[in-house]
Amino acid sequence: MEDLVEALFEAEAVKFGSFTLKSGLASPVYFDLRVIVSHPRLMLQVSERLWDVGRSVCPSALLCGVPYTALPIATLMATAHERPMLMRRKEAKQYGTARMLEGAFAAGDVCVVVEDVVTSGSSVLETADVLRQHGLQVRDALVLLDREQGGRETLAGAGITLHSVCTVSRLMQVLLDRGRVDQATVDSVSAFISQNRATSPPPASSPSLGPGEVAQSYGQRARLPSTSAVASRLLLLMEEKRSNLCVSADVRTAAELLAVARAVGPHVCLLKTHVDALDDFTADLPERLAELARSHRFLLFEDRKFADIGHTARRQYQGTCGGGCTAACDVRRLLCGGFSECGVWACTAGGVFGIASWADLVTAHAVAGPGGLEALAGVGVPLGRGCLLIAKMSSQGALTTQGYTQATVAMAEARRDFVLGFISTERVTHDPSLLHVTPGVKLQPGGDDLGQQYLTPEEVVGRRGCDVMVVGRGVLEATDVTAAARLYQQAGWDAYCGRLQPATAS
Ligand code: 5BU
Repeated sequence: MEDLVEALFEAEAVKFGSFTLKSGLASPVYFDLRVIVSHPRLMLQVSERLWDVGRSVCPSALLCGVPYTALPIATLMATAHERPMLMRRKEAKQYGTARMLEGAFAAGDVCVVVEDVVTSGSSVLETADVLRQHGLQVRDALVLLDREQGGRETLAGAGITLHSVCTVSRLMQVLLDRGRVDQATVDSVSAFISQNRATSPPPASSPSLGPGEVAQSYGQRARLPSTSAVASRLLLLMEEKRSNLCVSADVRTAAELLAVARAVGPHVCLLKTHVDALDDFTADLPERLAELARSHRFLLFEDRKFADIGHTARRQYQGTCGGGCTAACDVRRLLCGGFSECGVWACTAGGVFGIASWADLVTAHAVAGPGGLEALAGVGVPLGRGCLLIAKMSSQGALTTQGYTQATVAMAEARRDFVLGFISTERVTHDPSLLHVTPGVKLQPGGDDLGQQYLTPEEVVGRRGCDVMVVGRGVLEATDVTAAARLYQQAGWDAYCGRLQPATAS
């Protein structure tokens, strides 16, 4: 590695002096790895060192170099070791196929990103985003030089482990030991690096966090004229309980669901369910959940992800006839064979789960167009219910691309009486009266073997400015579920306080 550092210095890939960076900052050091294309031996050395670092972490992964500098490096690694690679385009072709990614792959394949220098981590993230949008799993990045300016942490927050051949500190030490630089240069570089640590930028496609949404407390946002009644109820509850935690109670039986609700109740603002995944849903379960919700002060959130045409979605959502019998209810009563008491909780006639009768919040996809949302709103608004539209899913390869997300936001704007916000892994609007609820949260970033991707509470709430974090297995798989919920509650609240202005932080 020492020889490689010296060779980079000799090839002027590392320079000292005064350089104006893209950001406008004056830097005493400059790394320009593009020059190595003129030094074939050096290119080989660089690619072999990267291979040494990477081969044990990702034995059979595809390789993808960040364009342009890392492209030839990844190519050398791929050809020398017979490892297939992918090529990411920086801009889509104007003719033929509009592919952003060239090469053969299947959804679920693992791909490692290769980069020359990492500063904030944003260029690795851009490439990782494209790969993930194509269904690939990205968990590791290989880099020749880590500038130690926050990139490692930012990438970790996005579930990517950075493996570097060398850090700037190590590089400076080698050059000092070999008499290539003096102590004063080493000191000025290390001062520059520590004074200019890049903080994690919001994701490229996310609106930057403005004072509107970040500086206002949940309580202040609850009182905005544009905040819907349901959003306001939730925001006030969050402030009162000091909790932005939603536990996703993904369990098998009704008894387990009630046990989880009891255990985490004091620590959550929302309890999220998938009642259609229970083995033994019964019509009395919603009332028992509602009792716990009342006593512990949380809202019930059925993550139903409605996605059908309006006519079907309405039937899936509405359940109880609430005692007010309608002709439609009579018809349904006939259909379900002698279901005579219409006032019964969650009348089975409108779908066994009777979701609208008990769930304060539901989720819906925008994919079916406004008709689906209209139908749901027609049922939910009179009952004082709210809906979160799914803007950006947490799973790898999700098809919630930028255009789709924007269309989802526009659809939400048109039904503000029903839509209180979004399910999203990042903020999709500046509007502080709309909530951002984020699944895929764990104290340890990473993922599962089916494409779920986890970000930390600090990343989701602190850096990305989301409002509620959804935690399932992070809590449910703990030996002490209550203690785990308490831990996540604290982590989420700390992240929220950290992002507020000092004047409003508590
Ligand atoms: P986990 O155990 O924390 O991975 O559970 C996450 C929950 O959030 C689970 O119930 C999912 O169905 C739900 N979820 C999600 O993970 N990602 C999404 O984009 C959406 C929902 Br929408």
